Amino acid sequence: MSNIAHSLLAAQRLLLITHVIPDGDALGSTLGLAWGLRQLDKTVTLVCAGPINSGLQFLPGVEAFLPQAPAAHFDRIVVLDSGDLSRLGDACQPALFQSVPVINIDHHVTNTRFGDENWVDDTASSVSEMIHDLLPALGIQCDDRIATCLLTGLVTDTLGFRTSSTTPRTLRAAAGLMAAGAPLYDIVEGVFGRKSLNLVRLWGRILSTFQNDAGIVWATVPERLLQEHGVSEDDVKGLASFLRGTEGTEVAILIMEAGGGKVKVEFRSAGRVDVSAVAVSLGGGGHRVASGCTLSGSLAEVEARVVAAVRQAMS
Ligand SMILES: [Mn+2]
Repeated sequence: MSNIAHSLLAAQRLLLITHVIPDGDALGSTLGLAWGLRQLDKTVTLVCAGPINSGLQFLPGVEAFLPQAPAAHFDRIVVLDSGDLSRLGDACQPALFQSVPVINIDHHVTNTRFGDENWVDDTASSVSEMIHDLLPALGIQCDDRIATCLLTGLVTDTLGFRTSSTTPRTLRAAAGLMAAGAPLYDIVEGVFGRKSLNLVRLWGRILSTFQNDAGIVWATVPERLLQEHGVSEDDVKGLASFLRGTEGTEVAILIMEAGGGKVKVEFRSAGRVDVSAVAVSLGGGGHRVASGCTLSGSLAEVEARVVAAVRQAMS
């Protein structure tokens, strides 16, 4: 961590990049670090190639994200919350990444150590928790903007402090962030309290057809169903965690048809089964208890393949 702090302090112009379809931790950790670095009078450019979920537009400074890095000089690239460079989508410009040293800050157990400097802590609940712990080494005062961004990351990646990755360190960080001015209640409401009517109706349709066998619960979502309800596969992902809560479930799988012959798959584990390993074996990645991958094929083919992969992991 001290090497990373040293490297950040030595740089003046920094390019911060996070993954496509960014979640609360991706945006929160990136924005939290950005506000901190600005406090040190550094020039910070923020990039995220994917669309930003409307539920996270409340984050202070979120409008600064660019879809691609501008043609400018950077001393360092900082990649946050991304297990590998493919997660950056179009923001991973080869010429740029070859010419500027990359700092990789992440908590995914599947991280490929793609950076010139790597700070990967898979015991951290979130990258936001890591950034919180880094602030003192950078001499940054945690103000209410930084605190709001980082607490949003903590809350979203721990599903409201409910995941097995939540530790005393997580809760101490959260308490510190609240004390620094982060509105926990507003964040929780903003992040979890906004299911559209259409999304709830879609959940109803999916929940009426889910399957269950030997500790595995799974559901498939045809693209047509998403279109009918005007909901993206990203919006419906939360259902995977809900299914995991079904009594007797070791692993929940949500299998969503994404168009173009692609099928997105989300895995959630109750703890015993390592679903990051399952996702990696299928070309994806993630955490021990929450992971995902994207496969080619029909919905039925992918369903058969991923259920078999989870069965094998459980045996
Ligand atoms: Mn994260």
